[in-house]
Amino acid sequence: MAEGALRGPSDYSQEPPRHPSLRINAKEPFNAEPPRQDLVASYITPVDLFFKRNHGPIPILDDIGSYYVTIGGLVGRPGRLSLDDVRKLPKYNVTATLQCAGNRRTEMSNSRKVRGVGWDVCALGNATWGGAKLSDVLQLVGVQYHTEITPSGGKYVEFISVDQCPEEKGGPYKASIPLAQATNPAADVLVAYEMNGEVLKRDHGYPLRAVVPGVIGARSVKWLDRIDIIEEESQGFFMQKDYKMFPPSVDWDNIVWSTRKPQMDYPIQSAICSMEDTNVVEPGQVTVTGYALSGGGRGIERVDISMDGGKSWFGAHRYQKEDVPYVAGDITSDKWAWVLFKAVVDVKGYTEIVAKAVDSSANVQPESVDSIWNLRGILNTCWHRVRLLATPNLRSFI
Ligand SMILES: Nc1nc2c(c(=O)[nH]1)N[C@H]1C(S)=C(S)[C@@H](COP(=O)(O)O)O[C@H]1N2
Ligand SMILES: [Mo]
Repeated sequence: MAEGALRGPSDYSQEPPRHPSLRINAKEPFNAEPPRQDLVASYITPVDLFFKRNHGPIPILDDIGSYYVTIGGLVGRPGRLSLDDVRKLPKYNVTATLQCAGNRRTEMSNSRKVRGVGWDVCALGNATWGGAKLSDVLQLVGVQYHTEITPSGGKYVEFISVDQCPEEKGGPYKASIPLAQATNPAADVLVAYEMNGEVLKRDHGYPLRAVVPGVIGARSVKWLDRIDIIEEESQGFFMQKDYKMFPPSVDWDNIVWSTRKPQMDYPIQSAICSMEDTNVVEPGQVTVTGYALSGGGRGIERVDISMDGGKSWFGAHRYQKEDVPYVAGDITSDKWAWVLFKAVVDVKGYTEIVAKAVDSSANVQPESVDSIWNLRGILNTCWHRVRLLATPNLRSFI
């Protein structure tokens, strides 16, 4: 497919300013996550603390008068849309959690080395995305709702960006999703121009990005240049040579990328964020807070907490909005968003606190990281453990 005229910078001399409390995992390209406690301080993640995951320098598309998204490929009426054209379509606000498939990679790497940027447990964030539905955008080029295949054989929608990624030999980031998902209004796939009620920031895809709820962050392409209807899944590096889940037996000397499909939905996940992995505290009450989420719009049925390393369990309080009880599948809940959890526990001596979540299809996080180890270190969703040493008279101890 032809690529558009727009190009992002080829070096890192024009990066946007960033919040000083972000934990930087890689500088160039910029990859950073917020501190654990900040992440769960609010249901909606503030934009400046939202994790940033990039594969190249951040594009500058300030000249909005010359910015268009070209829509083409296997459609009857290809066209191009300005930001204003997209804004004229009905606007939707969808609260959805974006999670990088590499979230919790560092922990997986500690078990057995993996390749990729190290992430703690905060490579995700929950935002209210404002924009047009992709299903409405595609209607403008003659593709109706609930289309699985176009008359000319189109089955996927490819998003193409303007950034220059080394993995693409300086070409742009690309990813695709099935046409059936793109044309299903209920899948809430957005061509977004707002994040938490503000114009999208450069770091997050200004002026337009895709937001694909319930799916690994890698498919929510930022800085859109083209949207193409294509026959097969995108042949881009990040669809074919990355973001695939291999079994623990596959290593760099025996990997055959084509044997696995690109990862789409993310699995059930949770992590404790009120503490680091090891903590020294005063004996007494400790509040355990964290997040739980599942892909594909599945709700969170339970979050189980253990105080004895996983032998016995009790349920944590779950919530999205403070005053609305959270019930998975309830119309008042945000189906694409995480659920925060809270439990107040008593600690003395040495305690290992464990969290595991269960989604509305009864999928449960796996116990061990070794059972899901994979060479790229994606989708680490094992039970999250934190250790506490509760020591009296901490002040004199230190
Ligand atoms: N154009 C472009 N889109 C992209 C990426 C990228 O590097 N370039 N990274 C992807 C990945 S892997 C993730 S996890 C999310 C991160 O979105 P954020 O930086 O807004 O948090 O964007 C996705 N979209
Ligand atoms: Mo990602």
